[in-house]
Amino acid sequence: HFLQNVIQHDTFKAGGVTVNFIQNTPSLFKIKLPQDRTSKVTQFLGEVIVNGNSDVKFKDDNKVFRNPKVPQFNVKDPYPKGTKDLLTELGPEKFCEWLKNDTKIHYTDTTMRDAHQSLLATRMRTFDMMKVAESYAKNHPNTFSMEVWGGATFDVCLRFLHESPWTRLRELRKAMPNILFQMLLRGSNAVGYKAYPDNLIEKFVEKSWENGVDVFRIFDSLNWVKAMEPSINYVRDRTGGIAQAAISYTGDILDVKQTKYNLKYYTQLAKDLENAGAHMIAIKDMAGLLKPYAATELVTALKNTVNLPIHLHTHDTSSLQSATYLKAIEAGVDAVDVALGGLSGLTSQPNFNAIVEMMKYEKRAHVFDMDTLNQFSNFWEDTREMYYPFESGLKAGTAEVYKHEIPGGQYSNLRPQAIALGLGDRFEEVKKMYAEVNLMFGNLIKVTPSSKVVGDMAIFMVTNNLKPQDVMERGEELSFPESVISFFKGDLGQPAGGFPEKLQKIILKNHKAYSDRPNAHLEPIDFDIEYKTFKKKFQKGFTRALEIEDFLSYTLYPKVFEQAHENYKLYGNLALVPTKNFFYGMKQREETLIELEPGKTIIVRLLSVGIPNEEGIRIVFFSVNGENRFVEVLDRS
Ligand code: 3PY
Ligand code: ZN
Repeated sequence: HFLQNVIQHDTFKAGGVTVNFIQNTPSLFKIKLPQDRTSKVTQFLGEVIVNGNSDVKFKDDNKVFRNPKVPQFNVKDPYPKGTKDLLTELGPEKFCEWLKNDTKIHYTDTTMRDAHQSLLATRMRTFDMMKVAESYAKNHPNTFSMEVWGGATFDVCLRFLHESPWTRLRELRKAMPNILFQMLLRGSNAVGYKAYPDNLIEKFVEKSWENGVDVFRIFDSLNWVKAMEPSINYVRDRTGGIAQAAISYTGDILDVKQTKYNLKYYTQLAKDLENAGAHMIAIKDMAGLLKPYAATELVTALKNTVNLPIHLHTHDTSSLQSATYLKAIEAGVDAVDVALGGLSGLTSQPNFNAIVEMMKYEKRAHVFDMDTLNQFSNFWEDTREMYYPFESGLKAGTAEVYKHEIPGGQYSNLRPQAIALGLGDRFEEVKKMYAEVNLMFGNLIKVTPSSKVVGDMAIFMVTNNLKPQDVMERGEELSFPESVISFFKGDLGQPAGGFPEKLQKIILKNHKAYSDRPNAHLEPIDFDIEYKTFKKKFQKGFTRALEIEDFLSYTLYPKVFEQAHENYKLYGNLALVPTKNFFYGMKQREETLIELEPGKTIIVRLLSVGIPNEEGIRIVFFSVNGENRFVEVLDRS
């Protein structure tokens, strides 16, 4: 804009430029915000080229990326019928009857949600998902469901990827209309880390269904049925989808010394969830603790207790979980969660491709074309390379997970969190402390957000060199993490067996605890008034009409939404930028294609990056569709 300001200035046009022209004309330095889509996107590229993407903590300039190949499909072919069509035809009850009576084992593909949440800190972008969505739906319509939404993806999508999670859902839905879409719903915490008003959860469920979700996997981070009941009811009353209620598994039912979470505890929980109206039961083994022989016991017992299909979810952190699936399948489990090979294993789900091979020629086999299934695995293996800064660093399966019980989805975050706090060399201690905190807190179900509370306390104790005994003896003088205080107040609900009383007193100091549902303490949202106020505040300068879905994003994550909104005004829709350029910018003479809308693609080539002027501004020159363009970027180094 500086150069444009010079060229367009009347004095310049009149040829009256003197040596002092620039110094005497401050208006030349007024940088206008980019207006059109091309300017916005090149402004963003310029930013990343000069300053890097702030989310990328280290960059390997010598890294060579392979070009991920999309398995072939015919654009003109209609979509083959899949489970989504069957749900529409049968409705949830009859659909679940069909599932229960079908002898084939069914597969949920978690690649687009839990797999990358657990391996790549949830950073997978819509751009890469959309590349293969249609091809997958046409090649493998017999997949039971695609887990594509919820859990941490909502927050990360807005916060780090500068995308709207709703747009992701809609676009995927359009590209995959035939297979059930599944989401992970944290019950009364929705897709957040705290309780939200009930009518917000209700609206969120309703809009999730309208935008494409069919299967709602509902859990509570303390297995508190009271907290899951409202969500089960919202799915039943406000949608035509499936309310799949989860029992979150912890400990080891085969260990007779572990009396808190034993077989009886889980079967009773499943019965309570069936009575609460669940259409299906999920065993949510978030840390991968369900060992093969325990799976035989648990699945058999659940099959004998409830009259609903059973869906098993695990993480392969120990590397033992294919054996767990084998045993669960033998015991009659109806569906299992798997991830395409390239994004499977370790803290992610077991390998889809290998499990299908394992079942080949067996009574419960479900036939998939292995050549294309393997090509999809390869696509993700190549795509994964572009996310290298977000890898967790875990290289091999670890039996340590049976000691610390850290959920797969948390593991890939806890390590960077520890490194960021200067505890990189003390991660062993953090893991050990996690286990000790769990015992101090009364042996909890640990899954988002209760797992975050345990993680926060472990990090707090390692940072301050505290042992459990120190907390008990010197607790009065310690300022505990906010999440820990809030947990002991009852903000996440009530744990089985209650809170350890002595510790609760130490942590709460003068705060008062309560024992009813946290959501009961929250003011309902006045949708009429608050949505109007929201639109008034945010519509100005925004190029598309704000919708109720945006309001939901804002209500769940106000600060994150505001930041994402500012970003959108500045740079436009960043979901269109290829991943390599989004994270690492462009190299000199590199060319990239950006599809601004279907049929409108621009070819951007980086020509050069200027040296900073006195204000530290660099000029980045591009050629866009053969025409020269430049943007000005403040070098913040
Ligand atoms: C989430 O809540 O995001 C989880 O994946 C829990 O396992
Ligand atoms: Zn999981």
